Amino acid sequence: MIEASIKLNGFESFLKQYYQSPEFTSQSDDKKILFESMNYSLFSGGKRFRPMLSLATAEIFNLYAQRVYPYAASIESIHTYSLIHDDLPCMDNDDYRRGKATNHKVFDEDIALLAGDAFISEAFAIIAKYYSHNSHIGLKLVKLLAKCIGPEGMVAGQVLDLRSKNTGADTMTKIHLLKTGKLIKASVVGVGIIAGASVEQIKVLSDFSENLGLAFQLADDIHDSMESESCAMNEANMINVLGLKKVEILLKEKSDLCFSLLSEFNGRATNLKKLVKYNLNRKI
Ligand code: GRG
Repeated sequence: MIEASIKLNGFESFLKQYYQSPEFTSQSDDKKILFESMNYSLFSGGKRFRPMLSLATAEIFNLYAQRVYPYAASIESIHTYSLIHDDLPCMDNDDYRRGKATNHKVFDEDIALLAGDAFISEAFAIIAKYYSHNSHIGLKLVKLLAKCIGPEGMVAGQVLDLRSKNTGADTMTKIHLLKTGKLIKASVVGVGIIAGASVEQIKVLSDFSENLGLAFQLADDIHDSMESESCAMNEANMINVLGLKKVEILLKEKSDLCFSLLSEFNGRATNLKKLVKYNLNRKI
């Protein structure tokens, strides 16, 4: 559990109500396996870090959590797709995720690929369904999310990761910013859009989330290097390039930058600060 003060129960209920509702799951028997595959990965013990970020950002603007649940569900749908596809034989070819068999090991490659695809379209369907009362907001969210996950965002990061082996710190930072950072940015900035934040506030959220995205991946790299003791030399892991000590210093610097950016919100970003702290010390 990350932080007891960021309650996820309401979000989890929303996610279940959406993805396990009879309306969604019982359209026809032949689609049953697709829904099983989607639900298998969506409810397999993820930390829900991005939904927590969205909920913590809502606190800054006094937004009801309920207004953010659909957007957070959309983000978690994209996150789940990215992990399913990242594990595929043509990508990382992983057998396990979160201590369980990967999606394609259980449902085969074809269904896993399609489950990932289905999550992308559902992510945008959720935004259209829940934010179309104000088309201005809905369209802005669609634009933000598409930019963050597409060929200028997460997918670009994945391409760079696949094609650049034994790279230096600059390229690796770029990979992290795109592959991990952009979805984290969407989790935070999107809530600013829902709240009607000012241009200046959106800029602070954007700078904050980019730094947090890097900090998140640095913490991940530290965690991976501890787990596997020797990270594969061709892996996009900053430890291989800078060494553990420097990466720990960098993580602290990025986290401090996050704290100082959040001070712009005059004490209204308590939960975001907790998430920065959690990331700084996390063991998972
Ligand atoms: C089009 C094939 C294709 C791929 C899409 C796969 C992909 C693009 C991008 C990869 C995105 C990716 C796997 C980024 C790594 C980010 C990261 C650190 C993921 C782990 O996040 P956590 O720790 O996971 O939040 P949990 O398990 O807690 O949900």
